[in-house]
Amino acid sequence: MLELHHNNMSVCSAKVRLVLREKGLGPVEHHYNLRKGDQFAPGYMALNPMGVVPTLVHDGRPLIESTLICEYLDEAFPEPPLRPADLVERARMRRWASVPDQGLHAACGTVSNALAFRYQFLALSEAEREANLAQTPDPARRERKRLGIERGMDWPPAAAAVRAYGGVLGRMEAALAEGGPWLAGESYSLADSGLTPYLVRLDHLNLSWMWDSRPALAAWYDAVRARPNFAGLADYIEPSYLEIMDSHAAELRPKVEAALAG
Ligand SMILES: N[C@@H](CCC(=O)N[C@@H](CS)C(=O)NCC(=O)O)C(=O)O
Repeated sequence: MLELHHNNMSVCSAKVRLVLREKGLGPVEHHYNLRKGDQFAPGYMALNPMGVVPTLVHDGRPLIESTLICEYLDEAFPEPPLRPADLVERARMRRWASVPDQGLHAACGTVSNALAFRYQFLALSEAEREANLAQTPDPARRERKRLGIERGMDWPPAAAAVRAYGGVLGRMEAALAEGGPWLAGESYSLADSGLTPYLVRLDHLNLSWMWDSRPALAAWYDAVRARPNFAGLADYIEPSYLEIMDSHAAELRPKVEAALAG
């Protein structure tokens, strides 16, 4: 039996759901409210000591880290394959699939918070916000959250995160223009499913103009959304999150442009 502990709007959870859909697998789902701090409940932290989603439990055995979960799923359920047969393409797939773990995921969290999610916390009373922050066990992670909420795009790491995101988009454009149609080459792979939620997040933040001048990336984004497995992301979108991601986009665009130029 497969069980997925996840959150509807979490990029890492969407990454795993895209692979599950591609394989035609329907796990038992356990949804976590990350704003309420469900991820820090002791029972869940026994499965995932970092207190983050997703966690996949296969026949009672927990697996954490979304990139590793996706590769595990491809090994455990080989059809259709999401690791290219060609070994050079397979190495490329692994390189792209590791991009979120090498900084993109952190950048995505910082950018999402600076442009949208901080407003969910700013709407709370100070006491509620403090109580919420106090749930994050790791002091460094808690402090980063606090600074991001308080300073938004005026916090220097937020501008750096926007630039890091821009750098990844530039590299994706170059790779796709040179050797597409998919990131690793000829076949749709874990590289494509792994990066899809990060582009969707930018789109939801009204930042799809970041690929206006990147035609190969724009074509790739259309292609990944046209696949049936995209339902693994689209079916879980929460309208209240879209609203918050929309609400400050126009006013913050000059700060995003300045960060990219900086
Ligand atoms: N490297 C981890 C990152 C997981 C992660 O950061 N998950 C986010 C949602 S996308 C989370 O649970 N955040 C809750 C929090 O930071 O409190 C993975 O890929 O599984």
